[in-house]
Amino acid sequence: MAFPNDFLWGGASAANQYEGGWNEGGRGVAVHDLMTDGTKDEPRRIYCMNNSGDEVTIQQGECIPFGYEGHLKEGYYYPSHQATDFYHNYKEDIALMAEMGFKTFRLSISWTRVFPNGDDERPNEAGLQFYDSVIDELIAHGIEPLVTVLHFDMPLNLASRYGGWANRKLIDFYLTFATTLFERWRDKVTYWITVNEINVLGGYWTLGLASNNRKDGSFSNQGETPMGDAGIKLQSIHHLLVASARANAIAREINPHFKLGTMCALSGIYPATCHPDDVFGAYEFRRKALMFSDVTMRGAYPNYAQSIFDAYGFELEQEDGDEDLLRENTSDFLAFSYYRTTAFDRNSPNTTTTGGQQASPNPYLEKTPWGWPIDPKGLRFVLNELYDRYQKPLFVVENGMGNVDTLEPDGSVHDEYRIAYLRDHIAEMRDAVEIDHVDLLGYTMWSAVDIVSAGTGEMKKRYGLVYVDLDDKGNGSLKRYRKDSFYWYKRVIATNGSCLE
Ligand code: BGP
Repeated sequence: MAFPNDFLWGGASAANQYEGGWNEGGRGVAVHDLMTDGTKDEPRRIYCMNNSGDEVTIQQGECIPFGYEGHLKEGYYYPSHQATDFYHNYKEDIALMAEMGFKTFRLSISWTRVFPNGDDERPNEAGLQFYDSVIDELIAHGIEPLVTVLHFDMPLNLASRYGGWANRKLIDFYLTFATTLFERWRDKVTYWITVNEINVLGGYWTLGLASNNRKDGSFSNQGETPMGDAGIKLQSIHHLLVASARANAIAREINPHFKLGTMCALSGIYPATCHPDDVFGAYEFRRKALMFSDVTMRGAYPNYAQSIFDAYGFELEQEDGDEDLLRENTSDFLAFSYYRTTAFDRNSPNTTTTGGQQASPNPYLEKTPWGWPIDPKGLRFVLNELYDRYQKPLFVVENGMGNVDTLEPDGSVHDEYRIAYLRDHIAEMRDAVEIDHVDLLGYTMWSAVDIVSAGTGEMKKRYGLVYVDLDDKGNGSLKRYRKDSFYWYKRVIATNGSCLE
């Protein structure tokens, strides 16, 4: 049998896309609550205003201008407010997961539900109680909770008052948050992920950054030279890496049996041709992403990090003790998301700072309606690449297909394209385990139940095995329907991955 008997089959989600209940139970406002919906071609936006009432908009991933603050604007739709309402439907949703035989469910904790302002002295008890109920419900159904502490979540107050993750103070606020969770669910949660997709975070949305932040988180005045967006981002991610390492140390004190992971976006990169500049270019580009898992899995910035920093004219600022912390508190497993592969073409170099994806054509691959190349073999490649490099257990915590689904009059949804996508990826994953002997802890496909797309804010870019009746503007009954993929995945889990038909 290919998959071990304790293989963790399940599904994944993120609070900002799934939970809703944005102003209930004492929850505070997060930056993502200010992000409008968008489409494949129209980016999501945040409206921001300065003290004099001047308004600008920024797009996802961009930094906010100095002195501005994001705000809600009438007449716009904000998908995170209701999302697909896990907040009020968690019992039904967990029952559906149990019906599919889920061994695990990956959820993230909304920072502002637990610490409404991010810098509060005490947590919001109502927020913690909500998650108590969710975790107890999972356990009652024999489902192991897999908890992401931070998934694209930035308390608005921490962005406005402190300048977001450019400011080292955020490390302490994060640790207060993480410690509260570790202590609260010390005996209930074993698997933790400290930060989601640490390598692709950036801008105001996920890091709370202004374009002229100084490294200490204060803002530079006009005339001074700011660090530049790439520099602020790299320095902020350094703070997150230190926060994650310190969280590992604290967690191990609280319960030495915890299994601690960090999570990176590691969809694969190929050279577009065998031209040596494409091959080396792809290799260098891949390192922009692997640099971060090198830190969390090996405990230090790799030698080549300096050349990445040099390319941006960036000088990393470390405090005494940072290097020791990173070295002594590496993660137990590497969790990663895998959706597609990208081809690196020397003639149109991919310029993202930290190895994130940009669509480049690959003539050998079909694409999803959102233009994401479908590459199951790439998953086997990446599993091997990562296991060769780190020799520590891996966990595929996101993999799935965003597609338009049709709800039939009889309540069925025939999503054979999703079944094909998942089946082909699981088959390659099985080969990686069975033939290549990669140590893989589990697979949480994206997503158990339909949720809002992070990238476009659309509802119609659906990933779930369970359909939620909701449209792009938030109209619908929120009623849940089992898709054909629901019954298919149930069989996959029941046979521990040996039957994929
Ligand atoms: C990952 C994120 C998820 C998720 C997924 C799919 O990067 O961790 O939160 O949303 O991508 O992306 P999208 O929702 O943009 O289709």
